[in-house]
Amino acid sequence: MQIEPQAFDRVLSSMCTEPHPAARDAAERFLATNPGDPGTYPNVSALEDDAIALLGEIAGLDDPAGYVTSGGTEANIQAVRIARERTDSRTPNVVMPESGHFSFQKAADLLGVELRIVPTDDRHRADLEAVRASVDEDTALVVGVAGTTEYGRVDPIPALGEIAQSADAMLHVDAAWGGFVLPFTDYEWHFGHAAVDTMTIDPHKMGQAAVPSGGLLVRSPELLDELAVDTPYLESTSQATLTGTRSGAGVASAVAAMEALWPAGYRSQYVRSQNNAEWLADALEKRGYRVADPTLPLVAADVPRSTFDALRAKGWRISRTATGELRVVCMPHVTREMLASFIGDLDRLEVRASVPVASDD
Ligand code: 0PR
Repeated sequence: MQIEPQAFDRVLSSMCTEPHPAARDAAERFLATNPGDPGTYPNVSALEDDAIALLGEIAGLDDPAGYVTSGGTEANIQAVRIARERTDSRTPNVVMPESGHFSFQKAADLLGVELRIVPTDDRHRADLEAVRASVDEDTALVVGVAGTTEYGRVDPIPALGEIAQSADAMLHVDAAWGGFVLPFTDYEWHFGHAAVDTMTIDPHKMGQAAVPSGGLLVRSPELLDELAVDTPYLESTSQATLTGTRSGAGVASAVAAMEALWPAGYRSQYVRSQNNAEWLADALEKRGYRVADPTLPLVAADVPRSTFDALRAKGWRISRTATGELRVVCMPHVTREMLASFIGDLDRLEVRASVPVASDD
């Protein structure tokens, strides 16, 4: 029996989405290419330069360098690796708010650096005092998140940059999810706003490219050299990526999506998604749930566990934050109709929950 991929019509938990039609088409055309071997596959390699130029434009980077990764995890690991290579410390540490993605834990494990996780403030943003108190002469990297996985919050990136500089450390911004919506907000998050050294920005999330398509950007090409190893039997002489063979589909798809959507398409998508998030937040608040303000198109609300489980049983793909709140990511495939149907199901469950149980006597 042939198994089909599931439809997106009940998917509210994903940070990936249906690729733009041009991105889907490009992925298919470049499926058999490998940008990991540019001497053999020069066309997709040239496309990767276009991808980095476009990502740089989005992220305020004048002379962009970087590469298309397998996702945010690889980009974050490589950013930690660059910082570890740059520091003189023999016992380097990375300071990150608790809102940081678990990929940094993987990076710390692999690279043998200490991960110092500091608390967030009452708005789920990096607590600057806590960051300041945690950095020391062994700090190689300070991490800020621009669009957190759980609450969609944006850390105060310029202030984190100042702290990093005062400790002679690098600054990494994880905009894996937020990078394609933040250009249309007033937040300060990118290379043009602060002393950012490295950034994660993933086309396969809000960028509407096919998986796998992540992005690592670096302030200057020398930073990529920290990752380079010699490649004796390839026509190219060195390789900075973590993976060897890579998907040309991801690279081509990223370029196709960005060419089709940057900036007007992404802007209208952001407006639509943000309006949807605000509509959902409002609907949940009206029903008495405590809701974390959707500063970006992501809503978290303290829906009880039993209700959450009943919604999942109805087929809704929803997830929870570490503290148990319902989390809905308003990705491009999430329509107002889907959200209205979700709220309809929630109302039916709540009505049932409030009907008194018949007693025998
Ligand atoms: N940085 C941030 C801020 C992220 O949110 C994520 C993934 C990553 C890095 C890692 O990116 P990759 O998964 O591309 O390596 N955040 C989601 C998560 O782990 C990813 C996700 C995607 C979850 C699709 C569910 C899903 O259906 O929760």
